[in-house]
Amino acid sequence: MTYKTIIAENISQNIGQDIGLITFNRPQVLNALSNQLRTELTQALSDFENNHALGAIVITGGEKVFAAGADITEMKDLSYIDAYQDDAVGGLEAALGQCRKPVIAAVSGYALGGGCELAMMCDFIIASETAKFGQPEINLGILPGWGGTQRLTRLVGKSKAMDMCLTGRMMDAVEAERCGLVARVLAEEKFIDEVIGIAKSIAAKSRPALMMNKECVNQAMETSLHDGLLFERRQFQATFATEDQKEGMAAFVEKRKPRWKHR
Ligand code: CO8
Repeated sequence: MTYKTIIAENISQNIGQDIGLITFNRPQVLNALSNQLRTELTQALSDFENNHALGAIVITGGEKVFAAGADITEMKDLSYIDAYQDDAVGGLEAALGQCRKPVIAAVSGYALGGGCELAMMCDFIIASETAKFGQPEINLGILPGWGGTQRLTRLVGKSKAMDMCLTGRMMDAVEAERCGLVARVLAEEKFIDEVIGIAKSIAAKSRPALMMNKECVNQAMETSLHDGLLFERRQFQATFATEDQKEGMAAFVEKRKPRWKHR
């Protein structure tokens, strides 16, 4: 499908599993997340999720900027009742939440406000050395209303989340990695190619095992340790009902690469 505010493409990797690459395409406004962009992103994610040829998804803003937040021009005259009735930001958050394929946010340049929040909705963030993260909503007289106060606090702890939300300052990639907001920092050169390489290495694994791993890690964000451990144990036991567990362990013992059936 052709979109106006994003570019969505399948990157064939000859591994039996393609990579879905979504690039924001509003460079003139630093990829501000307009209503249209969010709608198109939701659609692209849903298409990728339903495409069995795809093993992983990468979301990026390109080389210069990830996204400088919600589109302030569009948002400035929003009334409370419209915001409430449209529940404007719910659709994309639900699409990402329901996505069972691994989703990586590849962040170069600014990831601010809704941009930072969107990155945090992905499974993990890989940052280029140029990345800058922030929740500057305080400077607009609002708050991070797309999960920023909640996900940032879970990822980096109360003290730093308060610092970020109350001062509106930015943190660079080094600080973001140090405090657990991002998984890795990569050099600027060939950044997106390297992230696609990581997505490729993920997509080459057993799909049900990936799904179960993702569900288990996500449980850790949602439940008590007791319930999370129980969930994990049951999922672990369930892996022994898959053909891929038999194949993965047989391949190890026979000193060869596994041939996943994704079953
Ligand atoms: N919305 C709309 N336009 C923007 C945005 C934005 N968020 N950010 C930048 N632009 C536009 C600028 O207006 C400018 O347009 P023009 O050339 O027509 O003047 C163009 O992009 C380039 O921007 P700058 O000239 O400002 O570039 P600088 O390099 O000088 O500064 C900054 C870069 C520091 C990133 C600066 O642009 C900035 O501060 N942007 C706003 C950041 C911000 O406050 N983000 C939070 C927005 S609110 C939010 O995200 C709420 C989230 C919760 C709801 C989520 C719903 C999606």
